Amino acid sequence: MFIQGVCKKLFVGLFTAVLSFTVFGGTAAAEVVPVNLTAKKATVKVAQGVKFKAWTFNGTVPGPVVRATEGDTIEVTLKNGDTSSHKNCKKKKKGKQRKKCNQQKKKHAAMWHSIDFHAAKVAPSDAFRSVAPGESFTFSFEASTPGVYLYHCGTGPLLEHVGMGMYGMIVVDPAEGRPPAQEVFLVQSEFYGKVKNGWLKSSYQAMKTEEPTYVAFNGKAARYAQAPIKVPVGGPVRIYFVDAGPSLSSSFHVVGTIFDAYQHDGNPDEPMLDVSTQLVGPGGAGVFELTFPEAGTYPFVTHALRDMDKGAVGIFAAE
Ligand SMILES: [Cu+2]
Repeated sequence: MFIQGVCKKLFVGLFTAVLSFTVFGGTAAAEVVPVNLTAKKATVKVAQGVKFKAWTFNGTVPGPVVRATEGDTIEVTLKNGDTSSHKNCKKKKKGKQRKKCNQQKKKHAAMWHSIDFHAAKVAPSDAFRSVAPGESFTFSFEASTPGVYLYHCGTGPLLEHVGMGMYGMIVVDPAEGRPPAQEVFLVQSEFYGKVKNGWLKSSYQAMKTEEPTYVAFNGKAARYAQAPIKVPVGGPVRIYFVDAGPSLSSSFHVVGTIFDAYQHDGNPDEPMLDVSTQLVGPGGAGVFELTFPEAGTYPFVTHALRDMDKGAVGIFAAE
């Protein structure tokens, strides 16, 4: 995963596996931020030893973090790189063979995709239009409102396109910048289906229930329980958080501390102070600012404990 649209001004952010790095504050004149996203199928890991054939933006789940500054024009080019991976069924095939071939063909057929940015104020019927396989479409919007937002595929069935992995985060920094802090980017989401032979077989029917197989931060169950995120003792840490769903809320909490501030939708103007546990609904987002009082390990979870047990748990290692 990597960041789009940021290298031009504040810093060059190497987007590591832990999605965590330091910002050096600063401001710059508004400019055009090109964002290139390609919708395509890709194999990802959703849990230790479990692979998943996902529908993605740029080959990862979640897609890349897009970053811009208030007042920038975001120029999005969505390329639909989805192509059919199944050859035409030969006319010679008869009966069961032909039926099976047609089922496979349907399963592997290329499909239309689109992109819906929650940071945008535009007519979705135009900007968020579906793009045919092999085609590209470019649209622009002004990053008018600082915050952190979801982006996702908006093509129906929406539940399936989001459930298959088509989502990511956009951060719009206020024109005056944010105070320096170590930054962490977390997208919570669910995966549905049965696990067989090390593969998660996705199920649209299961997506219609509230029974996911995995709930994950940044696309892999317990990713940061296995590889904790290092944070400084006493130093400010800022978590940009999105709940991509598709359907479950997060009750976000860090064990052993209290958030100094929570900004709903990442709006820096009206923070809630001293928050212990915060509800973020599907499609919603927020910014958490916190400090770690002493060295040690601090789990971060959704306090919806059933979902925590399904993988929505990680660890901050304060040192
Ligand atoms: Cu899609």
